[in-house]
Amino acid sequence: MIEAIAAHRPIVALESTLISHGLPYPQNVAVARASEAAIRAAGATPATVAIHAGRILIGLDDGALEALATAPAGTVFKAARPSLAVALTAGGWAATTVSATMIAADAAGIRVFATGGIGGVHRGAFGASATLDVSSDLEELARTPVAVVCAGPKAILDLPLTLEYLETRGVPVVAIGQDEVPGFYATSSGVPAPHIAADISEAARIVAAHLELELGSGILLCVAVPQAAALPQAETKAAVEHAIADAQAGGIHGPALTPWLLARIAELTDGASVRANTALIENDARVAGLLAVALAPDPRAGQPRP
Ligand code: PSU
Ligand code: MN
Repeated sequence: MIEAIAAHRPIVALESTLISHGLPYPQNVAVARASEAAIRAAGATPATVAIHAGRILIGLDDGALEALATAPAGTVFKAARPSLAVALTAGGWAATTVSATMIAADAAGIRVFATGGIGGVHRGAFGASATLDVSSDLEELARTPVAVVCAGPKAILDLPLTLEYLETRGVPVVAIGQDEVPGFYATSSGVPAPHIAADISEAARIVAAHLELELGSGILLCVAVPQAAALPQAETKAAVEHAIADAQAGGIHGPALTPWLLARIAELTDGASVRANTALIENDARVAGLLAVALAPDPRAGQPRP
């Protein structure tokens, strides 16, 4: 890893909360390995980020991936920007969310990061009896210059408000190869993309230009879930609404809410959401690998390869 960083080889950071909190075993460890393989096949080096015994690890070996994936429920801490110091002090395993992974990637000089879906503005965050539940992922995108590849904000969120928030905070949102924001489990969300790149090479030119401007912010690239694993938009909507109503009835809130909703949607869709989620994560990793290769050697120092 250190050699890859020093040689400015293309590297893609991967987060670990989707392993510990986002997906059941054994699909979680399978998708973690498949994502790393997809990044290698694209010609880049994967760096899965997690926290163990007071240290931020950038690049996990297979044993560490397995340990994170098989840890009993509740024993892995979910580390985001506001909880990073506690995660480091507590010892043991912590998984990094998008915000914590972006912090680690930036500190290591890694410019490209792949995840499944980012956190965002939860439904009910504003308005009557507002929860103010807005993921720290959005603030991180506003302040940390890393390109994040995802399949759209997670379907459990308020997508229009999430896009408004990102626009206000100066984060470009670019859909690759389609004119709607991908709908996470579904290929489309019905919401027009703020910006569109025809393909990965155009996306790489936009990322290079954005990072070269040194605005301080990150950039969000959205790629649709592969068609074969996608859920129909109507099925996604029904399962999400059902799960959110159940969460409200059960008083679930705070950092526990997102993992709880993902697990409930998996039950409601009889596992179809897990198949979509793993397929989109692996696809995001592949696209991020190609993007990192297109950006090499260093988006801050040079132009992307033609
Ligand atoms: N993408 C997935 N599954 C996940 C997540 C993303 O496909 O579990 C995680 C990411 O780590 C993201 C986090 O940062 O969910 C958001 O949590 P919250 O809404 O509590 O900020
Ligand atoms: Mn939250």
